[in-house]
Amino acid sequence: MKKSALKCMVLSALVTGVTVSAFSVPTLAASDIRVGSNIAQYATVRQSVESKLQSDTLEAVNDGLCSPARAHVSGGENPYAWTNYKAVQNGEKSATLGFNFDQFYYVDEVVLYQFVDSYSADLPDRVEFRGNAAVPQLHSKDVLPFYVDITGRLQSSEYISETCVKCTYELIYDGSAPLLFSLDITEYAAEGQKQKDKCIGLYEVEIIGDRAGYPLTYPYESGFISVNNYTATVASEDSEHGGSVALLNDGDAFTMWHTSWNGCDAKDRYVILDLGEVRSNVTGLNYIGRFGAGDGDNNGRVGAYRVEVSTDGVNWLVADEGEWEDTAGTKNSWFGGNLSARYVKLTGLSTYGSRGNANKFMSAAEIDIILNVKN
Ligand SMILES: [Ca+2]
Ligand SMILES: [Ca+2]
Repeated sequence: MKKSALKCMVLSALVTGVTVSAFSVPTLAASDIRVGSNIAQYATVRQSVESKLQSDTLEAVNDGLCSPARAHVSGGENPYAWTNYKAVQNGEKSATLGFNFDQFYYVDEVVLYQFVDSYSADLPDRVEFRGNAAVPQLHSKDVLPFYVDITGRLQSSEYISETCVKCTYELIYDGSAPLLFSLDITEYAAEGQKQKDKCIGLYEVEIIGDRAGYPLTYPYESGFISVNNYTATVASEDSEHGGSVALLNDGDAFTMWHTSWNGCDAKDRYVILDLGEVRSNVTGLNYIGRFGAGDGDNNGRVGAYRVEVSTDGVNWLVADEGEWEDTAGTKNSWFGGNLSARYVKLTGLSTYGSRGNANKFMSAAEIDIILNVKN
């Protein structure tokens, strides 16, 4: 295990910015964006502007409506847009909107519906994105947060009305930290004067995420819990290099079980988890892949997987099969319903690896069994 890679990740908090120019930015070729649904409405929004300098309506940015045609209100607060008008007149040229989620999401794209007018609101000079990811400390309500460097690549910008420019950004960030639960968007007001110092404004923010991870804390209210009070059996482990099987369920996502560094046969790439008794509500599994994006940090991460369950350790039922991406963090396997099981077996049908080390190891930072406690 490479602790150094982890340190780099935690320390890589520098923010990467992009420059926005609505009229001259070429539209980049669409890459493999995974477009999902807008999750912004699930977020609680906060702003960096102090209360006495706040302008217009913060809640408007994620109410699901972009209402530029109705935005021309003379005087008073604009109920359809948020701006930083007063703050800019007070000399603050940038503002941050933070979106806090109570779940993990994989976020691919952000769409900003910028408010522009002939008075003060103008397109920002610069937009920056910053993610606050976290490694879940399983079995406690704590998380270990760290900032993720996110580059927002402007895909397109277009006037959709006289007072609204729609800017679409692809978010690019280290795949080893896909557990995003907050997103900060900082905009820098343009230089120069209109009638007043230029401010920035937004009618709406869309945050496009395609797959929810599992909840930040124990989701009793949503009906599922994840447990790690099992005994794990493996065919191979490497205690010498810090890959003991006991680290599979120590609640620390930065320690891991790893098969022998000498490699292991395909038949030995498995782990069997024993819950100690038959449970009737076994419904899924969380697999947390080892962290890090450096050379060798993906060794043993499971790609194609099979999950089987058993009540007696002899007769096995295939509960799920699929393939996980070569990224750190939590992967889910859902069994499609409640199964009775005492034993849960995860097999790495294929595993990732660097420089010829694919299919030589199996590793896991943590594995949890998901129980349905809804009923
Ligand atoms: Ca709105
Ligand atoms: Ca661990």
